Amino acid sequence: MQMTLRWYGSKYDTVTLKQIRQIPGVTGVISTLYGAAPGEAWKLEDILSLKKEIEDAGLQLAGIESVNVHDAIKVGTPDREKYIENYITTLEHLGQAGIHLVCYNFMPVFDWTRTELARMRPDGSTVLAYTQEAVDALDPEKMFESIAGDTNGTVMPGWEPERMARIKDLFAMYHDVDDEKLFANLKYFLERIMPVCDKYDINMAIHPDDPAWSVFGLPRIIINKDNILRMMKMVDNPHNGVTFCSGSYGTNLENDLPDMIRSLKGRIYFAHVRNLKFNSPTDFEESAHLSSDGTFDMYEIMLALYDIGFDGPIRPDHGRMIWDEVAMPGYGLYDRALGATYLNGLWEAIEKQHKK
Ligand SMILES: [Mn+2]
Repeated sequence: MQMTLRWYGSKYDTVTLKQIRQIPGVTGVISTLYGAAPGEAWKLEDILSLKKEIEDAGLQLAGIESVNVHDAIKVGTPDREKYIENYITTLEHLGQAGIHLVCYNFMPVFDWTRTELARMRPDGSTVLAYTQEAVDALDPEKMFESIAGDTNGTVMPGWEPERMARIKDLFAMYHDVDDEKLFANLKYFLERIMPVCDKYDINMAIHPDDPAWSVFGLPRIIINKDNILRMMKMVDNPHNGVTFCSGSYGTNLENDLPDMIRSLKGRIYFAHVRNLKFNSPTDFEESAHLSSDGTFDMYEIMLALYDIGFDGPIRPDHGRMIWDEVAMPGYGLYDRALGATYLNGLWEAIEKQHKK
């Protein structure tokens, strides 16, 4: 595996490439053209300049997270063709730039949902948190306003104000889209893009829905083992793969994370590894990566990745806000550096144990 950190680009991120380079064992970053709107075709020169900036700092651009999928594709409206063409152009340019990993998601309207961005934990750190009760009590149109005060002045990916301003229209677009229709639209999209992925050897790695259940009555399909295996079979091409995100699949305590990893052998191209602390099945907060600080056994997760021969990029996922850092919630430097170091330590121990 290759240890990486997500980086939002010099215009948007409080963390610098120089700082990332100094985390032991981190050799790459996962990034995106953060200014690009979903549905836009990316220019080759923009990709190359992002790549050059990262390489000049002594790091590798290990993959793209995300190339967002336009809502027209998810809903399956007639104008999806135009957006699929643009997506194919983006993939061609990524392939020409030597990039072989694309993370994306197929979540309607909201990329991810949390009800608090700065819940205080007993040690004084702050974390992202979720309670179903808070979601149930909230008008989806007010979702953005309810968290906007806690973004530390940063633009949260998936929660761009322009996008949130259209939220009523977005909900209307999805009114007759159920799980089956969403599956069918995903299949259509994948079948259209697989030829370009085959040509340039690009692994598409779908990110699970977060949380892994329906919110605000919207359909959600990338939520559990059955559905993800169905998706792998539905378009049975090795370039149709998975981002295994422990913190997203893990929101549903019925998901057995090491078992899911083993069942996806050969199709996991990217891993997000983080821990959650559950206060009840519908109230969780993001904890430190350390097993004992949360609910998951991180050793078992890393062992499962080792067992399937996982060799793609991995990243510590969201971190806590600690040591008075001011950064995008979940994406500060300090706790993610601790997470990377911890995951590297687990991996080294597992590797050495198995080589004996
Ligand atoms: Mn994730």
